[in-house]
Amino acid sequence: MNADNKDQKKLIRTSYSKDITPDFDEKNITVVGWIVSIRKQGKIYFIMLYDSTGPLQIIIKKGVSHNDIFAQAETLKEHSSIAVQGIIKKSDKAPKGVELHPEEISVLSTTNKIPPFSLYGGQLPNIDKRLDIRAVDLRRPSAQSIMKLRAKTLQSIRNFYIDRDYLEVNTPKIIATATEGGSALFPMLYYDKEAFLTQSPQLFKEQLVLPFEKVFEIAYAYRAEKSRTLYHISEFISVDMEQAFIDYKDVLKIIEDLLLHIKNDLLETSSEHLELLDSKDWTTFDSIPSITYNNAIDLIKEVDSKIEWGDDLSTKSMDILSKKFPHFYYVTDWPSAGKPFYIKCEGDYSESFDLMYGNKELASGGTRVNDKDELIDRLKQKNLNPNGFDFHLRVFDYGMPPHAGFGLGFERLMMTIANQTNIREVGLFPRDQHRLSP
Ligand code: AMO
Repeated sequence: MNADNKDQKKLIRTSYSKDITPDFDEKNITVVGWIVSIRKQGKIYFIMLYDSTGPLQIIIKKGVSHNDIFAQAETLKEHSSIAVQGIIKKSDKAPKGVELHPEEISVLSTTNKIPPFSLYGGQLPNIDKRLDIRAVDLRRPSAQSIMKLRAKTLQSIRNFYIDRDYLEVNTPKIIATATEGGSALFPMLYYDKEAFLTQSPQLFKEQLVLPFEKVFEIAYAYRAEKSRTLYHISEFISVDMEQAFIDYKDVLKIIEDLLLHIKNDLLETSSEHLELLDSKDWTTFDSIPSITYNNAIDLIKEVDSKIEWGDDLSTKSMDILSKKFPHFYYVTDWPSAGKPFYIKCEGDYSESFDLMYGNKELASGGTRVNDKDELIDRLKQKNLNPNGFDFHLRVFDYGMPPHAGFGLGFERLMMTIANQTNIREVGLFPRDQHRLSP
């Protein structure tokens, strides 16, 4: 009957939690999983078991369950892995309308330590304590929902591009030259040379429109960020696309279609996770409004008279804008001076945009410079040496088509989708100035 019984036959799983519905009433099943919580109320034990597909409630009642099982319940510990064979009963009070009444429980592994936080409810400690034993932390139901949404969102993005004939590419992550400003580079030793971890696939994705026209990439990017904030990490997933024969206005439409596609996919497949995280607010959009940088400055000036044309949008400025635009919106046509060398500029203005959600920047992009001489001028304006970009510039001698694209911070998008205020909650093993392990 219990783990100590050497004659006990091995319990083989017959069902996963998600498949067990009230139709299973009176069925004899075996499930395998880990204990997320054990509660004793009078003469009843309530055990919440999880497997990879979600929760199942187990009930052990004195006088109803076998005496051995009731005695065994006393010895079970949270986090232990168990296999349970028993009878499913319909129950209006149970979370999914069903509960399992065990006839046999086999303990597959037990715990040596009580974790410093409860998996189910209770006060959560500071995130750093949880990140120290992240794999255990990821057993919390809300962490499970975040990671399931994350995987579904990646799948949705991939399907969106593949269905529209974009080629998925994988560009080098070890690079020779900075693209997004040298200060945030991680240097590394590449044999006997200095190299860097990539900050963005920018130059490679631009080059790849020459042979492929439409490309996308989902991959890590690295930035040695100076300040520790709630929305910067040192290693993040950059979702990039680049396309020939379009400009930045076309990209705005592509992003709108992409976000609507993700919204529809998640509402269809993952409603229970959105509900658990109380994160339906972001789904209330059918289109994405757009304001120019000039409009944004006028709006901010109404509250903060100190802002001047040409300033970047500070946290305070974005907080002001978010009062008028709490959901997705674009800020377009930024001043040329603040934009990287590869963005197309016309006088003081650039063909560029940021995608925002309230006070957070999620993505940026624009029309690119596709003329070699113009690109060399832009590099010089930015005090960058064109010789260092020879590997890139030489491709522009061979009919580089006009093109445009964008890069989206995947974890920033996931903060929105999963309703989280700290970017570390949406990554499995986040990296920042103070964390390199686990
Ligand atoms: P940008 O530098 O604006 O543009 O980066 C694109 C998006 O990446 C996200 N991001 C980050 N997310 C988490 N932690 C960080 N440290 C971090 N840094 C950036 C943001 C940001 O909007 N090559 C251009 C894109 C393009 O034009 O195609 C680029 O990298 O969400």
